[in-house]
Amino acid sequence: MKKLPRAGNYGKLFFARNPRSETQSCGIINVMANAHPFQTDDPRLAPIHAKVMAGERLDAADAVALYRTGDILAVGWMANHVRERMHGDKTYFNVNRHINPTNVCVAACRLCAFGRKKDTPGAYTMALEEAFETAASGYSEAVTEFHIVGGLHPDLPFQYFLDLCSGLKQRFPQVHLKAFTMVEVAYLSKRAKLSIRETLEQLKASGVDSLPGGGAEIFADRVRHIICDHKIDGSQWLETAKIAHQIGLKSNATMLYGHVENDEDRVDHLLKLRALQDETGGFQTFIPLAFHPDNTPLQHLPKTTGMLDMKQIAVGRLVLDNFPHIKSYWQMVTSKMAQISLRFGADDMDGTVIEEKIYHDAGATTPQGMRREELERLIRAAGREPIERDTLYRPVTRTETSVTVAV
Ligand code: V47
Repeated sequence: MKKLPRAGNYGKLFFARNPRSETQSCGIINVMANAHPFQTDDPRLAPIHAKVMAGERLDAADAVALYRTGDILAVGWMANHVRERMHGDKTYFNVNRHINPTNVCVAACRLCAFGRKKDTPGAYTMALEEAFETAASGYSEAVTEFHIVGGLHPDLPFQYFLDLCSGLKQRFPQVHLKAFTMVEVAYLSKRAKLSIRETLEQLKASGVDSLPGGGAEIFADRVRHIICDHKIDGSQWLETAKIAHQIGLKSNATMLYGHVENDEDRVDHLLKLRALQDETGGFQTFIPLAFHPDNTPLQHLPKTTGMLDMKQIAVGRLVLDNFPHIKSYWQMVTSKMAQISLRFGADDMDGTVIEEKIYHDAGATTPQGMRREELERLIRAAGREPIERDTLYRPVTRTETSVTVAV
């Protein structure tokens, strides 16, 4: 493949050729894995590149420099290098279904278009039978995960959530329940007058297998006061995640970007996640979430750009050296950008989803779900190898009549 010159004065800083430069055939297009050498005209990136190549940890100043540089291709090169060192071409996805049992929420976060006050137009709460019917609907293929999140309902008793999980487990014993953000867990513990540990233990006993990464937003108090004033604060989110990990529940972690946060807030967020992961090892995946302003009280803010979306993925991969996976959630950034992100550090695209509500209430224009074949096609067309996984990243094998998880 002929290397095309890029605009600007390159050749000032030029680095060793990557050994993985052979052409690979992926069936749809021919791609070169990191075929071109690292190059940049931003001198701040040279020492970062040296650390990345040596497998050394990046510090706060490095992370800020990655955010500040305009050389997105150099940042992407490094993130892609780390991604390929960890996963080669493997790209994970799952066959999952989202269930949002209620949108009634006491929190009234400015970032959110999904939550409704009780008894206001559009507010809903599923009866348990309705939630079980929803779980079974929408897609003929066997799902391996239910992703369950909802509002902070002021009246629903803790028992509703325990019955929801045990009822789902009874009806769909093979399906993993990835349920309730740290924010929901903290709210349920308050309502049930239980400690966080007791709440998590009861949820686990009722069938919860792991926790999604939502509600983390940005940990910095200054930002939290603007976007989600009534939620638990950053340290409570981290403490709840820590207890979940201690009792054997894996979780994910998110970061909501593209609103009123600055580079330092993002770096602070990433370093706090990395520090907790050093302690517990309980995080599986980091998911940067692009803020969707439509229909929120922050709708005057502009939407995120493609550059920012790719930057978040790449910086996440480079700073979170102890996170096994970086997810590019296609619903958030569109399937086209998610596909590109597979060359900017992401190794996971999330899943079929079937029925997404939270971002669609906030103006997302993506489809609400995607078929497994389409996810595989997108991944192959990026020159990557699609691997269907379960929630714990074990490979899933499908035949006409069965779905098997390698344990
Ligand atoms: O916590 C809410 C975010 C999160 C908006 O763990 C918004 O695998 C953008 O956490 N614009 C919930 N974001 C979703 C979530 C998630 C999604 C996919 C996979 C996983 C996983 C987790 O959505 C909330 C909040 O941070 N959110 N409103 C909005 N207007």
